[in-house]
Amino acid sequence: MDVAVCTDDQDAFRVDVLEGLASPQKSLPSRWLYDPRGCELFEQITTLPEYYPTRTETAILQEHAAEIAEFCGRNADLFEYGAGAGIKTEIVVGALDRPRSYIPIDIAAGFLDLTAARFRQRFTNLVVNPVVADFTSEFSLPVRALGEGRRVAFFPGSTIGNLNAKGAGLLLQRMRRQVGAHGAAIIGVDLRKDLSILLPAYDDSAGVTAEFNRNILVRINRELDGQFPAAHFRHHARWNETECAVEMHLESPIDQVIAIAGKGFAFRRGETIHTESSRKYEIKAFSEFARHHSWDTQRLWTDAQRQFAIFGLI
Ligand code: AVJ
Repeated sequence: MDVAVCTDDQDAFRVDVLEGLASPQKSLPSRWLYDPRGCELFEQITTLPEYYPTRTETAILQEHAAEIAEFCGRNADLFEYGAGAGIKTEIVVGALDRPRSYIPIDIAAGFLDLTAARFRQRFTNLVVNPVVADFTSEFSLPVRALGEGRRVAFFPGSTIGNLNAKGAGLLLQRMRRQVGAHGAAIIGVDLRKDLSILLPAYDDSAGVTAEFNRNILVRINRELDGQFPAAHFRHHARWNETECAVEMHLESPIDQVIAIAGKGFAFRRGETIHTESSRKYEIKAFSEFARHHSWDTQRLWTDAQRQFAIFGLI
């Protein structure tokens, strides 16, 4: 995407970085991992042998496409939260019975246009209405008279796992408001499993995840005039039992003071910056969580090893 970062975003980035690095446990919001280089690295992650979520979810969607389509019903309006390239969505839309519209929602306008164009070309009767918005904050959707079909919120990729309980709850409630009382939601959720599988998925042997993680320091250097010796920060993936999440951290190898935007930030040797949490749910726990935020689990699609689950909520 060759669109300049808008100044609002730059300000928000600076505020998040200066605040996050001033707190006792240094941290950075994970959304800043996804600049163009970060998106490219994440695409590479999805093809790694250790990173099971993408291929597992894709296989579940393919295997159960007909049932998922039946769950959505005829003439559905599909809203996708954080659409990106919309690869998985093509599987769903391809199986739907005369879908009425597809509304991809994403902050990356350039990506969104490409996705919209591809869908218009492949599904000629589908109304494609992209919306540039950050789905973690309030936003409005194009108002359109209700069709005969259901409105369905589609949120694959286990992106819900990157939100904390408050953020995930707010999003589930926003989805309910946006699809209405008779709407539905299809949510991809990564399940809790053995650490021997979970940790390598976030610390691959080729070092792609490490580069993805360090890229946030490279971004700070470039956009906020930072002086991070990025290559010297060590990537760690660790399990947080209380949060039921895999966390990514970046560890300073030495005591040092690092300048960012003209301010100095002291790091002790071994001190870390927490850059992302990827929550893993038990099926029952997610179902109860959804219930608490106005959704009933009507269907559940999963793989034979129960690594990943797709919830059909009404
Ligand atoms: C795209 C956010 C779902 O948490 O598994 C992959 C991001 N981070 N490897 C995930 C990610 C490190 C991914 N999500």
